[in-house]
Amino acid sequence: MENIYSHLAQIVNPLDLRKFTTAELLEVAKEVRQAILDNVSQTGGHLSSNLGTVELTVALYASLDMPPDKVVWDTGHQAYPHKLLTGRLPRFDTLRQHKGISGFLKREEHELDVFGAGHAGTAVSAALGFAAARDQAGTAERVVAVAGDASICSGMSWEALNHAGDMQTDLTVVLNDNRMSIAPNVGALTSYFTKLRSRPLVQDMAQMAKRIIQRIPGPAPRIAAGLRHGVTHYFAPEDTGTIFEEIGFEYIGPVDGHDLPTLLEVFRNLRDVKGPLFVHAITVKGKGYDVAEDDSRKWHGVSPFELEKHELPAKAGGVPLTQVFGDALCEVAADDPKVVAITAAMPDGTGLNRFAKEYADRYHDVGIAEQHAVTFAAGLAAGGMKPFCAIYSTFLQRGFDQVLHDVAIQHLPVRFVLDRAGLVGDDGPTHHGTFDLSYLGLIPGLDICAPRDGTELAEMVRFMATWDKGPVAMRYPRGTSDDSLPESRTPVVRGQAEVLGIPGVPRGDESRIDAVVWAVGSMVVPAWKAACALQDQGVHALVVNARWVKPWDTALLDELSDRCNHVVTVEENVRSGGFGQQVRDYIVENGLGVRHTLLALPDSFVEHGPQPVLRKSCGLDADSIVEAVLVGRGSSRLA
Ligand SMILES: Cc1ncc(C[n+]2csc(CCOP(=O)(O)OP(=O)(O)O)c2C)c(N)n1
Repeated sequence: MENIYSHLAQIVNPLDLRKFTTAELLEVAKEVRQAILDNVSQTGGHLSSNLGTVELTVALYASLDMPPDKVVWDTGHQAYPHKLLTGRLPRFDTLRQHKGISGFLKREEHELDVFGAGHAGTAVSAALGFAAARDQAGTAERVVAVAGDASICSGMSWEALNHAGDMQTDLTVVLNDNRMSIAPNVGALTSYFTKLRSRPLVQDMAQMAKRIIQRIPGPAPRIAAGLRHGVTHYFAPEDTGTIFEEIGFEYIGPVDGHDLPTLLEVFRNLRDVKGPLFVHAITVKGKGYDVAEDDSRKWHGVSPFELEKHELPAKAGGVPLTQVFGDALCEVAADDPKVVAITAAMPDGTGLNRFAKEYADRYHDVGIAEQHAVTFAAGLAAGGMKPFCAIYSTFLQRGFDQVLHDVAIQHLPVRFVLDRAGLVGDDGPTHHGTFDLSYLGLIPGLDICAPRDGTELAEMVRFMATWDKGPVAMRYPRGTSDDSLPESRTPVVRGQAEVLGIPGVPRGDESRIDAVVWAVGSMVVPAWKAACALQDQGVHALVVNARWVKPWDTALLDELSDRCNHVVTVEENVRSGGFGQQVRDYIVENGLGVRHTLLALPDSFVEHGPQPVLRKSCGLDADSIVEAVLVGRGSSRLA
């Protein structure tokens, strides 16, 4: 059979691109795009961003000497072409599969994944670090950062641009401008990029050549001639300087990010240009797959799909918890004009898209700016509003000091809503939300709750809307509502847990309790399943839905510890600083004399894979809970 990737298959590292003509590089680009489509349609993954970086990556890599040159990718979700051009075609069908290659950049995975990523806004900082290290070592490799138009708007990117413009070392920043974040990009800088995009490609060559020649070492006339016929028409005339020029970069652009021959010419011409360069490439997210071009938002991150059908499969059953949150927030907003919602570039992911439509004047997408989102919410709260700041657990890590310093110290009633708390699955360690109970739990005066299912999540949203004595955070997992728990409901009261009981034993008749399983949020369903399995073996496990991690229900533990000698706590958070450690401290400090088994995530970064597989491998499934109860059963009370 003919190898449909005949050029790509010859590439082990980017230096191999050197042997190809421009016509052959066009073939390479075609094959890279096809390999992405063929594989992502099988594995799922980030589709539209990667289709948009194909020509950019081929041209850049064909122009560099890599290694030792270095390219640092921002976020890493658009680096599949990079993976394919660094010899990972044979393993590309394992993309995002358990034990397969990661969907992001990862230093352990490949030597040319020079800097790991997953969170946005890191590339320019890291690349500048590489450049400074190079300067210290006295070597001469080129360093390039590639960032999207949304990622480059993040505060950290601007901190780095500010520093780079001042340092004046050799660094190329490539802006991959497709006008999209996951949703349409927002903000004044985005409007500014639109203005830059409308500039003509050909500029005043002679004037620009003079400026650029000064930056070039070696025999100027030869290079000047090259510049006159090559790169100079990409530079803006001096009198219409861009913001990047004002802060010390040379601005080159706009360049068509799918015009491979032109990109090659630009990147090759820039190889010897000194100082900080800013290359503005215009790309199309989803390029080459019509439906993804038409709706890149829908095709940003996809599950497996049939390539020929050009449509995504219907989502599996169950109501996504994000939608439950979004609907509940719309309900409280209908009754309370002070309710406002904030997202940091994730209107779909956080479930706020309905709110955005219905309450546009009370909705703020601040872009990839979690730190600003938190302090902005603090300002809103101080100004008398009721802000719901919806940020994934993993991305709120960015705003830790803002939560502590701007919100908690001032007791401001900001409502944090953390989606994707716990193991998220295929995105892996950069995205698992497994630290929030620890990093939020250590902040004085910040309440934390975790619903067991969608119904309780909605009730907690209603509770949060009325709670104005201080900040509160609700964390919930990625996925749909599992409504398999007993339907008895008690109202959500701050600091009080809910006793679900022993399966098969009427509430109030629990005369014999062999173990208490005290579960947090996503772990309540597995705890109940475990209790059902234990009941079949004649073991009475009483399930408690923690609801609150801070303040938690110590009175209930006091009471239960008189009736039972084994407590199992289970949470989808790292052990260190999590719920179980609070319980353990309490048991020890108050001499409750019960045995405590603490089930939580290990002190390590959990790899990517399907959520159920990861939970099982970390001992956070029903079987593991059964085992924990059985092992602890019959053991003597600890004094
Ligand atoms: C700190 C942080 N916040 C939010 C996200 C979620 N996120 C992943 S990709 C993305 C959009 C990135 O847009 P852009 O940088 O323009 O790249 P594109 O996908 O358009 O190529 C967002 C918001 C993230 N990865 N990191």
